[in-house]
Amino acid sequence: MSETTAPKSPVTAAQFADEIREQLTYHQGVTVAQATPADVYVAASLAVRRHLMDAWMTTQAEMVNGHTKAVGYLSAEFLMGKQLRNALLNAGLTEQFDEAVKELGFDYQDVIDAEHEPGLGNGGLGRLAACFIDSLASIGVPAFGYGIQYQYGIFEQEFDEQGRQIERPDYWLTNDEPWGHVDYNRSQKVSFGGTVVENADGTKAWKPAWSVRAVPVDYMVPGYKSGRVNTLRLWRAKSYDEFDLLTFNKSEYLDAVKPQVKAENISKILYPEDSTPEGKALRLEQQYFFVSASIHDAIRVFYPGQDKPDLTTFPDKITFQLNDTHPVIGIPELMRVMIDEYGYDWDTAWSVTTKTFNYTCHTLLPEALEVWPASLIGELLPRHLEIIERIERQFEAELVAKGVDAAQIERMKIYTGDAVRMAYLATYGGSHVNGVAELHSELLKDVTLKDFSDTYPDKFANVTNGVTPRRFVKLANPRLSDLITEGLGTDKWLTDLEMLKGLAPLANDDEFVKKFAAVKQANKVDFANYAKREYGFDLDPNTMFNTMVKRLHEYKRQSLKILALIARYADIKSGKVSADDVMPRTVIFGAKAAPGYYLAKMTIQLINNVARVVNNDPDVKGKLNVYFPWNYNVRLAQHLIPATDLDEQISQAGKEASGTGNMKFALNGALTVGTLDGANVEIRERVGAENFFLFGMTVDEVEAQYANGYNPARYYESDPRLKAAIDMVSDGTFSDGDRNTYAPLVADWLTKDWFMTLADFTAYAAIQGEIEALYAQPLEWHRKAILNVANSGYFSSDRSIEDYLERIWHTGSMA
Ligand code: 4GP
Repeated sequence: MSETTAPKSPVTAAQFADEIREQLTYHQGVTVAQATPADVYVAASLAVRRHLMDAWMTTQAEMVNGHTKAVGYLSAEFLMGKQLRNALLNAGLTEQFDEAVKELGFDYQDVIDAEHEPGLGNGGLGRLAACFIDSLASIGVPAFGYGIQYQYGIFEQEFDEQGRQIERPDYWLTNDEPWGHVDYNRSQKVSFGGTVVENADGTKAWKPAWSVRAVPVDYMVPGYKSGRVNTLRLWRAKSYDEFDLLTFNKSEYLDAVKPQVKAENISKILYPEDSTPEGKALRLEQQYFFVSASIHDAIRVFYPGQDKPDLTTFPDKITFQLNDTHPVIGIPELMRVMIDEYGYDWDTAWSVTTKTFNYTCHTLLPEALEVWPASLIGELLPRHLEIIERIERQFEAELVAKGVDAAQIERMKIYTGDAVRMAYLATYGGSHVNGVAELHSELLKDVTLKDFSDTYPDKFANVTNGVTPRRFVKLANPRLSDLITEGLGTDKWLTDLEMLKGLAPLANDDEFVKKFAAVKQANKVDFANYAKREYGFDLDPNTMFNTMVKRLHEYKRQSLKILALIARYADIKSGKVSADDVMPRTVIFGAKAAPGYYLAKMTIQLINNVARVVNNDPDVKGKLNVYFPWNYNVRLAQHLIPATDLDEQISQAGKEASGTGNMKFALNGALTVGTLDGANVEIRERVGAENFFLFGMTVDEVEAQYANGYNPARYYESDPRLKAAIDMVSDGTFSDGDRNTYAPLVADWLTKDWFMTLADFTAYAAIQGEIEALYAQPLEWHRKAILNVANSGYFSSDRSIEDYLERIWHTGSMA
């Protein structure tokens, strides 16, 4: 979108201050003197929304009336991060806000801090969805994000005295929330349970047992300088029967509100524990709830006021991207809507459905590809199960006609009789399937969905992930942004990130390199202050900041990092390495573990206790420090990433689908130590092998190890440093002498170690020498860091969206 359509600088700071005053008075009813920073936050947010309102309405009108197909991004997660600063940036109001708030007598940081971050996602795919809707709006593609407005997002993490993770509910909606507009007049009815009956004419009718009301809560998604504002529509579940008056009047108060509780539970919490049948049912209810509401909503939006819309044109109006398997129940739902609600025949409905949906897979772990028990679908969605059965029959007939052999047909079953494989349903029921990095897409084709790619090769595509440079460079790292703009002589790189290439020659300009180093140093000082304020930590910004932030999972191998760190600690303690020769390092972890994931939680406990021991040991003082700020979230990421010197991307090769943290770090001038996994492969290719610390086994080597019967104990016996580190974990060094605390973790390492931490330990430990040698030459280090920034422009989510437009969605920006 050209700059001509960007909103002109809409107001002066003084005018914006007046607008904030007006909101304080007429919305909140408080004077400036009475107002708290939280009041000012709400008032400023409402003022920004007003600025975006005209563009929002125009975008919606042009989406419906124009000829550009829209994108419906269906996602159970949108991990948005804080809204205010991003909205100000995209509305072109940042400076006015800063001044206005000062004029009103407030500190802008206090106002920003008053916003509670909505944690409506777990991590990777949820944050990706948030980057994608930012890019769609910035490029000017008409789009809806569709998801759930969970009342409780991902848990708030705390650590107890023993360093164990404690999960607390995230009360993100307890304060005034100025961004979401609750639109009761556009709610949808979503039904569950009951039976399917046959009508006299042979058609089927679903007689559901109960229904809930899906109420849309609309969030603006402003594009950066595009003049476009898309919509993120998150559904909230409400009951049609607030309570049962008869029961209430019998004084059975709890029983009286049961229907309300049952309905509202659907949007109560992100990812309810699903180890019980009730938990599984709730997950499926959530999925169907938001997908059904969204499909009906899209029909309402694109065929306004029409009782008999021509749904054969539906795929020309909108394309639905299924973000992982969570929304895949949308495929049988669109079939049902077309056949049962609008009277289309099967073949027409199938043709529309397959043209409407596409599926993105975000994993290679087989356990992460959802499989639903058929009995559960039958109970909650009996008509959908029938449709899935018929899809299966059609699919098998098609495979037979294609000459696929019986064994393969058996392997490819969508509906096994007992279960429904959602990834298979998505692959057959949509036009395209994509992985999220080149290596991942190859492995999807060659391993995970091989039978499907052999049979339907044209369905498969790759779109490498990306991140929005607006939030993760401009907002997170204003100093670097200014330096980039100075170096390039323009700020156009924010919408054309490949322009960063223009920085490459500056890596040879010592003056520029020094400025770049000064930016990093200032960011480190900032982070040290932040960590002191928020966590009480004392970080020394004159040490290397070495960061590992991501979900805690065995395949991501936080264990490898902590074992190498323990080995280093042991070397210094034993005098094998003189403390004077140690390059001072501050290691920073950030990670949440799934509440039911025992070994991951034990790893968190170990890291915290290693931190406690190491940070209190005078022998390593000033040389090695470990910090684990709790409750890693987007806000912490925005502070920490710009301050990082060395980033860890050390998953077992073949397990990380892509990673997006790796891209954020490279764009912010960190060097990466990593394996040949996910998007690391492409990052390394672009930034240059000499500017990336590569170590570890390749996918083929990993496979060979599995094939030969991997034996971790062999590595323990053969590398004395590894042995010393593991022995320290067992001998009570990090558990006040108790030898049992980490016994299950140690036993797993020595006997199973499914993700081969031990096999990669020696290589990982060895590359630390190379890292430290380079870090000892600051100019050389920063030259390489600049080359990382310069060559990471490809990893903009704008580029990812362009790839989706071209390879999958076949649409573009609004004229
Ligand atoms: C994540 C993948 O683990 C990560 O590699 C990828 O970058 C991200 O999706 C976005 O594509 N997967 C998930 C998940 O978040 O829940 O499977």
